[in-house]
Amino acid sequence: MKNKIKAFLDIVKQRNGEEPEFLQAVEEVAETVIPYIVEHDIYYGKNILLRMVEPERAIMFRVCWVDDDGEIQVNRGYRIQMNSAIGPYKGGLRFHPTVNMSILKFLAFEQVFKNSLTTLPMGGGKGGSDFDPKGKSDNEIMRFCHAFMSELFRHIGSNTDIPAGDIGVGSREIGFLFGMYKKLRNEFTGVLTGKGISWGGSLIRPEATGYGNVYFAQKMLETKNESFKGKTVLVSGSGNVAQYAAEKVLQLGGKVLTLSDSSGYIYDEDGIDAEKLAFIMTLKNVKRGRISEYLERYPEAIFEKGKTPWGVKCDIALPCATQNELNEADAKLLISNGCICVSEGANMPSTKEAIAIFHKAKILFAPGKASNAGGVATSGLEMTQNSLRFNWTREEVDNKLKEIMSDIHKSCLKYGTDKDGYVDYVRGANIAGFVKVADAMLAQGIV
Ligand code: NDP
Ligand code: 2IT
Repeated sequence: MKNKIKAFLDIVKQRNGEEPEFLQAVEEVAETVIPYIVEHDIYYGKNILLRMVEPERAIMFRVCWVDDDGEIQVNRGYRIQMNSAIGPYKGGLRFHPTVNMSILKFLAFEQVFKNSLTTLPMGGGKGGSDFDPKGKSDNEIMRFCHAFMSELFRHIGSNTDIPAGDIGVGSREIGFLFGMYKKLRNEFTGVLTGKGISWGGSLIRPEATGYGNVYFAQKMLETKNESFKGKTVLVSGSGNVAQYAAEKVLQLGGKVLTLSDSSGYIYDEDGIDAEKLAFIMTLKNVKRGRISEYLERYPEAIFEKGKTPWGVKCDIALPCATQNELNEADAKLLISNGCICVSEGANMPSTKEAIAIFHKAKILFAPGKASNAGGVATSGLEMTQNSLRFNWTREEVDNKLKEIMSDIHKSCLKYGTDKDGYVDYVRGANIAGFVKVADAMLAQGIV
């Protein structure tokens, strides 16, 4: 088996040698899915995984715009259309200076499996730009978004490819992107998700990724007769996913000790309660400030510059910032401090070595493609509402989200339960996600 996996990975490395994040994501899937393929004749010998690691299409384009000083700026735009076997391409847009082919291909590849797990008919894609939104005025953001969409519009559509938000792309950016798409196409369609409520958005979409992650962790905890009540929780990040993960933890009676951004983390021993979280939401979403400014209002808290929060003693950890933010040493610290559950809100926040530590310690560990799927699932619900030209209530969408997270949890149990009863959610999510897409690809022939 090891040789088969190595032979496959050698081909992928030869073709994508300069793409470490993409290789990392493929390796994790290959190690869990190839043994399953080998045991199942319908998939064996058909190069099905080799077909899945090759994007159906990868678009790269120039984005020129003028900043507030009148200088001409040049960025790169991308859209990776990874797999459309079970539905139109679907996945977010990331605006961050680290964006490149490797990052977007890893995210698009993960998205294929994640979208398959949601039970909804969505293929996988991802896009974005190396544009850095930090320090830009609203007008600069608008000009950039308009310039970006002036090329992207010809590659997307409500039945072809439906982008949404990700790091650096929130409701403000989706508004500007939608405005330009509508102008160029002269049509009002559900071509983007994460839209504002008055122009086609869905209730609960802003909350969905963070809430969904906590619903998934709740399902994992239930298997051990545990809950969030009275538990101490570390959250990293302080953006969309982190904020609503923290909000749901509080609603379920947990105590949130940390939040972070790329400059460091804050630790509030007394807990970040609802009032403090509201302060952070205004700080991050309206003032677009830094997490360290929390101390100006709550001086009893601690700010650890340049560090991640994983050394703080906790029961549960929710990494909600970015890829590879939790390494082997962090995982060891979490375990030695008594952590019982890690549920990923971000995409691939734990390194391969960190995951191995969690599995060895047999704690509850959920990979992002299962536990953060609530965001894209609710995007799927937004698409349904757009097609119906109808809006569901907050409660209706939240109930559907809960049901979807519970179904994803069941799929993980189905394919990930070991002989001793331990659940390997990584294997469970990868195989469950794979089966649906592979069956569709086989049915559609070699295309
Ligand atoms: P936001 O842009 O709203 O927030 C990102 C947060 O992560 C910020 O606090 C940011 O800090 C921090 N961050 C970004 N890059 C780094 C870095 N290199 N090191 C440390 N911190 C960093 O994005 P989201 O909350 O939407 O996304 C967070 C994660 O969740 C990403 O992995 C994303 O792919 C994933 N995700 C998002 C979904 C969604 O619906 N939005 C759905 C599923 C997954 P700073 O401000 O300093 O950059
Ligand atoms: O990583 C993700 O799942 C997202 N950024 C959300 C994608 C979406 O289409 O809602």
